[in-house]
Amino acid sequence: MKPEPTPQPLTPGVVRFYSFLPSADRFRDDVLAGLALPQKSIPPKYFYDEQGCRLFEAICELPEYYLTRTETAILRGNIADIAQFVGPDAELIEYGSGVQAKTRILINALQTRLYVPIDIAADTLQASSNDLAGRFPWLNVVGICADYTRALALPELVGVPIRRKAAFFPGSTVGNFTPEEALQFLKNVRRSVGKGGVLLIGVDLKKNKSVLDAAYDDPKGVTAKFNLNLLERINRELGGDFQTTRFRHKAFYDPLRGRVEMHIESVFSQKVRVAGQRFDFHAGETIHTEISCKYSISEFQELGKRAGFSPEKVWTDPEQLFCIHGMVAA
Ligand code: AVJ
Repeated sequence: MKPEPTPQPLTPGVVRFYSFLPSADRFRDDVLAGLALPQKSIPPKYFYDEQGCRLFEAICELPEYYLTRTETAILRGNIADIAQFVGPDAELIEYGSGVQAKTRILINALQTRLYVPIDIAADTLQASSNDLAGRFPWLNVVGICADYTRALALPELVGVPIRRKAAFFPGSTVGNFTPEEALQFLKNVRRSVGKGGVLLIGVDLKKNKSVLDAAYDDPKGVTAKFNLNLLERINRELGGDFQTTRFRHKAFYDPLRGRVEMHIESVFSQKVRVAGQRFDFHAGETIHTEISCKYSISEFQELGKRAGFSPEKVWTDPEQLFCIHGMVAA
């Protein structure tokens, strides 16, 4: 990376973007390596091309997908307490910011002056950040297009007085990491916010298998489309020849491991070519595309402590479907 020039002061209403995006070759390398594994597997971050972002937004509207709606209600219902917990003059750093809908609630309540959304999806990041800056004229927005599953050094920002840093990681996206990866990620966040910084993190709670199975395998087939779009993206960007009708979406909650697993299953024995390489599937063989780990309140607090946070607050809904943890960097 180039040496940082002297940081220029920020201006409200002028959205600044930084791109630390992995090259297109990385997608190719990860897909080719993942399809060569005994258990074929592709990381979930590759779901989010333009079509994938749209399909994820459609998932969030499904009656079975309670996560988004419940988390939004928790935020709204506890916003005064949450704002008090974060305190005034906080820089708000959001991981996986997407369409930034929940963020508006926070920015409004916190009267945030510096917002740093981080997302892998460049177009969604730009469109959402510009839209947000238009809604809050006093707000400085610095969009970071990056893959935050790798350690990430945030640029130095000047011109806005800040008392502490607050990391916001909604959506239970932390569940896409294994617990070991989540620990590593939380340690990185701990370093980014510094001592006294805070973390607001949305975490889906363990629950009845039938509720979770329906949330990840909806009857309208939107989640199936979202999952199978990965094959279409490979066809589009890597010259693959997947016939998506010869594959099917498979998602289920494994109560022993406390996680949902999502796979793409080959319905037939078949061969596929991607970027000039051949891959064989036997009937019933799967590509593992996602895990969504579920944590009890105490399990996640334990993880936070191991990462150097002190768990101080938990906000939840009356049915205990979902929760938001408030933690302070020790
Ligand atoms: C955005 C990663 C939190 O795991 O619940 C939704 C993605 N996958 N339906 C999740 C997703 C299938 C979602 N996260």
